Amino acid sequence: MDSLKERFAAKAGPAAAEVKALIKEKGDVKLGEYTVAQVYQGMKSMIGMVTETSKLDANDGIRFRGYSIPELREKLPKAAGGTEPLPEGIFYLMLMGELPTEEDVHQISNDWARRAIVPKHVFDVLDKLPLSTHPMTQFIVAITSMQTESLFAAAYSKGVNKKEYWSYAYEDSMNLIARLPRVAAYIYRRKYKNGVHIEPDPKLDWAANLAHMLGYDDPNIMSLMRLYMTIHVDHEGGNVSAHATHLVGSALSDPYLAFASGMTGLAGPLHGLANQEVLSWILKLRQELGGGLPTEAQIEEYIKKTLADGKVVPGYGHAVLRKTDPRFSAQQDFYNHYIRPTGKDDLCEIVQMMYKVAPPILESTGKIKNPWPNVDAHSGVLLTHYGMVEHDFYTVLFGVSRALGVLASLVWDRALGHPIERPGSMTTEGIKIKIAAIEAK
Ligand code: CMX
Repeated sequence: MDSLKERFAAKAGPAAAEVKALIKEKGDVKLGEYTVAQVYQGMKSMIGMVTETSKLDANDGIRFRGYSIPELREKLPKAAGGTEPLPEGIFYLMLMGELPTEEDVHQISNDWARRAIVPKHVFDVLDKLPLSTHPMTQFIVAITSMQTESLFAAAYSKGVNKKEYWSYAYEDSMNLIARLPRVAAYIYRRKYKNGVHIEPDPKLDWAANLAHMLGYDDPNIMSLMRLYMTIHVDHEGGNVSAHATHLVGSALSDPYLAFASGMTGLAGPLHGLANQEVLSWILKLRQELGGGLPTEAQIEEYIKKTLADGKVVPGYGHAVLRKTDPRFSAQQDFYNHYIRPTGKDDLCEIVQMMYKVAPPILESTGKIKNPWPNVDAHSGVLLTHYGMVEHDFYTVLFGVSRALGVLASLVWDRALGHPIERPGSMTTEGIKIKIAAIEAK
């Protein structure tokens, strides 16, 4: 066993015993009552699962094991000469519940580089898909085809003791995370760069190596990739990609299958695909105006038209957040620190103008609960700035990062022995009868 795995085992055993005792002793304690609206409208703010890796606050934003994004940008170990955190560090934090040392992060980088060999048949499967296939579909196909490698599935079919599930989930998760950058880069280079692929550089950290294999070796885009891979990792358990991974994993589908289902959810335009939608939406605005920087009045008119056409303004709103997403602010800070001093970028400037113009318009509809930008409002324009203009690829990058959070959670799910997830449902007739009974009292 490697040392991270041994240290995880030493933590997970007592934690599982504690949870078991909690359920036994306090299992009947009521945590809340839920409304008809919550039952019909996506179970918003119902507490219905346990996620150890991160917690989202409507006003404060995301905290990973208690640490905010600004705190982590300061506290997590960085690459030599780099200013942004290494995603290996946030993975360690989510899995172990404590900040990593430089040595911990270095060890994970080496471990992932060692595990990063993608089986050839995965590339063969990708090569059979039409080039026009959306990158997210290719990503999901690749992950599913890699399921042949699942140690969890192999161990289960041999009849492993349930106490050992976490150990195989850990191995699959580490292998999957290690291999995803290669898979993502293969999809990118095949689709947009005539299939000219770039070998990994095992000396680079995980995120920098991803940038390198995609074809971007500028130190600033490597910094952006480290930041991007850090801020997209996790958003507590109820978002579609995390919840789908957790749900499917609860049937003891192995980590490859569980993560693939999470990615099918991330591919939805109300979730991760919003990053590509934002860029398409901004480019369309520019095209309609014949290029250049729009005025605030023109942006206002464009937003109002989007709403009047019955469409969403991508990159704005959130199911939980009620303030500007700190992940948006981190990217805005990156723009101000790395790009703006050397010259304004038109698309990034439009995002800043949108931030001023959009919230009052969205608020004035009276129905949009959060008029503030989310993570997807900013990410695409930064990538475009560095030359990655293929916006239908952006959600794949989100997915590579999201693997770190949802797979760390999946290892904990198996370590804590969470059972199959099976919430109850009601019919509308049943709800009407219940309401009538309550009102008759
Ligand atoms: N533009 C237009 N209308 C919006 C809106 C937006 N940005 N955000 C919410 N609304 C609308 C909803 O569609 C809903 O309309 P109806 O009552 O007509 O159905 C109404 O406002 C109330 O919605 P809400 O309670 O404020 O928001 P939800 O929790 O239902 O949805 C979200 C949250 C993110 C799906 C929604 O804000 C949205 O569609 N935003 C645009 C897409 C986007 O940026 N998604 C990325 C989210 C972050 C991520 O997961 O990556």
